[in-house]
Amino acid sequence: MTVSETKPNLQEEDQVFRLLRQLDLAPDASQRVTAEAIGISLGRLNALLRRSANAGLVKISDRPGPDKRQRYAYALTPRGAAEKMRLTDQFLARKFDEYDALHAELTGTTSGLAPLKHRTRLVQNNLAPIPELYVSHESAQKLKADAADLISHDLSPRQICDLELLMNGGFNPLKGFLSEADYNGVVDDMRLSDGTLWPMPITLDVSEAFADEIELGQDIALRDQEGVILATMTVTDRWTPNKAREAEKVFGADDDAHPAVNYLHNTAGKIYLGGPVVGIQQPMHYDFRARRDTPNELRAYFRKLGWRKVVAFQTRNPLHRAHQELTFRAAREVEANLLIHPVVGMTKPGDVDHFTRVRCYEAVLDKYPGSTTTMSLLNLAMRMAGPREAVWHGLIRANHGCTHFIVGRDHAGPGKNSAGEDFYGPYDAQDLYRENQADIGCEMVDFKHMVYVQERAQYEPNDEIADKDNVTILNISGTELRRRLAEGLEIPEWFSFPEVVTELRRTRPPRSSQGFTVFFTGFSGSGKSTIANALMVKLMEMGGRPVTLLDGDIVRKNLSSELGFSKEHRDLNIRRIGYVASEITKNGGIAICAPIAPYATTRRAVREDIEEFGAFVECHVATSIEECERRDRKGLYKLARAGKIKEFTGISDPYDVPQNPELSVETEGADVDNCAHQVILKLEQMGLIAG
Ligand code: PPS
Repeated sequence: MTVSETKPNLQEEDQVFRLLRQLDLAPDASQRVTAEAIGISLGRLNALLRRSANAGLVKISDRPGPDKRQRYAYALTPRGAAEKMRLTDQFLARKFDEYDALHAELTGTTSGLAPLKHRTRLVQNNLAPIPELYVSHESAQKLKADAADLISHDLSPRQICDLELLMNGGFNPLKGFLSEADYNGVVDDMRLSDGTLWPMPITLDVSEAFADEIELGQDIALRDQEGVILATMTVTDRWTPNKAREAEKVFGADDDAHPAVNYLHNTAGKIYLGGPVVGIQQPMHYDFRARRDTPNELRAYFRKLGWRKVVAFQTRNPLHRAHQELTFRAAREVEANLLIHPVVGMTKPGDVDHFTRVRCYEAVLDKYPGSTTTMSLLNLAMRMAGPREAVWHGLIRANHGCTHFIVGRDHAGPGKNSAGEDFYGPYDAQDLYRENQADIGCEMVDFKHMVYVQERAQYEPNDEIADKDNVTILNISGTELRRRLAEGLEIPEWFSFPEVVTELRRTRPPRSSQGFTVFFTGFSGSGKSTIANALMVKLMEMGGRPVTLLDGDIVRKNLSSELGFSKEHRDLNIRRIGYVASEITKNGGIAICAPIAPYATTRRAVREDIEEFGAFVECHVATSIEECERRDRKGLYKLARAGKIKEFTGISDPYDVPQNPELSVETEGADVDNCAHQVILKLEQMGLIAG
């Protein structure tokens, strides 16, 4: 093998690399300055520019102005920017090998430093900067202007979170949304196609209609929900994933009770696109800006303070005394500083909102000894994938400059599956982490279950208490805490900090003063509207909170007059009702909804939207289809049987019977007043109205 075969066009590639770099840094410089910066002649520069333009890496346009020698302007294309990043890595890796070889020649041993892509995994390198996917400010302005001609994809909230961490290096070594080969490797073996550990598919899911518009090799613009362009992506791969397989392999079961599996099947688009991303600007955040740090900002902070060892604590819940105790113990144990690193992107539906949590964290931060601990917010979209999620979290923390990571019991657990059992074993996450620790590059500190020992007035790890029979061990579970908050009961000082409790009470007043939604569902003519009207009057009689009725017919007239009864239209109709109800609930009112709402997945989505702000009381008006047809108050069943109304629920369109509604009301043989009273009793029992 000749040298030129092993290193094809090395010089040329080097020159292309220098050219792309120069165009990124100073796109408006004259050709003479650019040629000088690269160290080549003007003639050579022209040849390189032409070749790069033909390869789609550089865009040539007319430059208006008097200078005849400067007739053209040059700028990086999105593909050129991605190529620049690839060549940067390659260039650094080569220099690295050269250094290694020189080291060996001079000392007789290699330097012991790994190739570039593994370098950031090494603990001793946790403070060096890591690669980001952003181009320079000047190139970003040009790419942004050019992107007006590109097809745009409007990113979902989850994709925005993923993109932010791709661009700022939080998902290093990923350079974009996964290609099909990388996706298959990640799903099957938690490895990218080059063997690098990566447990979570980071994919750009889109609709079939959007995917059909795209040619492979095309650049697309990635925009946030206000239309601001955040990045471009060169689409190298497009495929239809086997979602059931992804669910089984990544989340352990193809069961919609898992929030990420539910998202995969019911929210994510059918097609995945993959390809390198070029970062133009980070997503805008207006809240807690001073507390948001990129991996490189955190690394710089640790460098500045001389924090060589840092243990990270991941959380999606408010911190109480037990957490403070265990995190501080973890830091002491490994003689490290502590980073409280809460997730503020997307967590489990129903979690305490991040605004409240961050105010709580700020209060707890004061309880740590000065300058031992800091807090930074992570805009991650969690998947609740237990063991795989723990490994993923470790990699992300390594990228953020941490050397240690706390993994607890049931880390990132998704709750129960549809058979009522846990998805993962309580220590599966720790086991998988331990197996992969060397590749993660962030050592695990396993979480001790801390309990309060009353006689000694202190927290201790449960498994280290030798005199268990002689002491009183106290603990309050998450469920019990929620109950106490909901019912306005006392939360003892040994459990939490007064500042945290005050904050939680401000956001979560007792249930009897919170907003809530009663959501009736059932066949046409089942009696939903009648019971809903009676309930409304009873609640208005009680007073205290405004009551709004969103009856099926009223909504179809005022909000959804253009919609019919296809699945798509029904879903849209119910999502609109859900949206209005969630706003009412958020603002402390009572929303009573009474649509047919025939599909379980849509009802679940509405439940998730509303439960962010208050209770969702699903009430199945369980009148049988035979009885509804017998009543046929509006004469619609007759028309449906005669085929004059198409897609009629229960006759020619499906109805998913609610599996676990809060209440099921039988109307046959019961009067309206009694049915409405059953709902009132349920509301009382749930603490939503005072008894
Ligand atoms: S959905 O499925 O939840 O969007 O339906 P909804 O908004 O509650 O509207 C149901 C009312 O529309 C009338 N109607 C039909 N219902 C079911 N299927 C078909 N194809 C249909 N066409 C018209 C019917 O009167 C329903 O009223 P209610 O109050 O439920 O009897």
